[in-house]
Amino acid sequence: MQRRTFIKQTSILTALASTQTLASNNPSTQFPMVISTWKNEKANEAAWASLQKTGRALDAVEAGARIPEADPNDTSVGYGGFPDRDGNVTLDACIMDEKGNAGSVTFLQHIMHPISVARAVMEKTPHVMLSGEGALQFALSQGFKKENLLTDVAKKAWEEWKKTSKYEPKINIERHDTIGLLALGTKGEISGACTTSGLAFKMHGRVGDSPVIGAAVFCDDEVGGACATGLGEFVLKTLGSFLIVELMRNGKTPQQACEEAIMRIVKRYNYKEFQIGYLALNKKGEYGAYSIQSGFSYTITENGVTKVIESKYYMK
Ligand code: SD4
Repeated sequence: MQRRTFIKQTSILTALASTQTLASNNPSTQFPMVISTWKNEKANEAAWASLQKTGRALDAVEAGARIPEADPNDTSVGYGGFPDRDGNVTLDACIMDEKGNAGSVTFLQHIMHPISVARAVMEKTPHVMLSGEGALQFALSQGFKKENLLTDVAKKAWEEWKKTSKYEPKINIERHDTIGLLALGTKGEISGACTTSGLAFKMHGRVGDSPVIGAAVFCDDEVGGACATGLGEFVLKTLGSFLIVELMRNGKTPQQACEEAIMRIVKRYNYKEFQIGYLALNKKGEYGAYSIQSGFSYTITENGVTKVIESKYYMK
């Protein structure tokens, strides 16, 4: 083994060992940890594998997000995502690290891994957000390949939809699995990510909450992080993830913070018609989830064990 590799591996093992000591000294502190929206075991497993390699939460959330992005059977994210009403697959993604750095892409076409482009925006440009053609040009300049993301299945679904062209975003009724992920790394640092193809058959040019820092994802290393899924317009109007992190900063548990963020929507909007789900994770490794309707689930990985949990919800 080369010396450098040995030192690197040893330091990761040491970090893992000290993590475990910390965890056992303080039973309420649990990391590393990965949590993601919906039923996303494979994504969590990839995130967990990444944590074993680099220990870094940022790498973990990116690795996790890349799984549904490349999965043609996932019709809400990346390759295989349902197109807009004109037949274009347009993608939104964002990522945020423990230092408060953030990157995002909106209305990106032809690139399989928008989350990695978002990370490149964060790390290689002075900006936070690139959109559309500019985001595509940037991705190509970074070596990402242009690909056809519209699968035959998605094309057929779109052609079927065109017969009536009825536009009714019904999250949860159609299959929806936009992935939002939060992770605590081996040093206990928080990062988050979100990636989606947005609402099926949306208007051309529509951008949802998923690439908007503070809406779909927010992290603050003093507090923790939050992420969102569902009808993005209402996450945008209430800046849900930022709100949840601020509520946790002011003493709410992750569960209480998610519930209050849902209540802000319930009080002002016709919530019966749509779904929003929030996830939150604080720096102690405590987590919470809440949605408007039943049917929202989330996936958690702790100590290498992954499980899917049904979220609590408002509408009984
Ligand atoms: C959007 N929030 O584009 C996304 C959709 C979603 O599960 O989360 N679906 O509005």
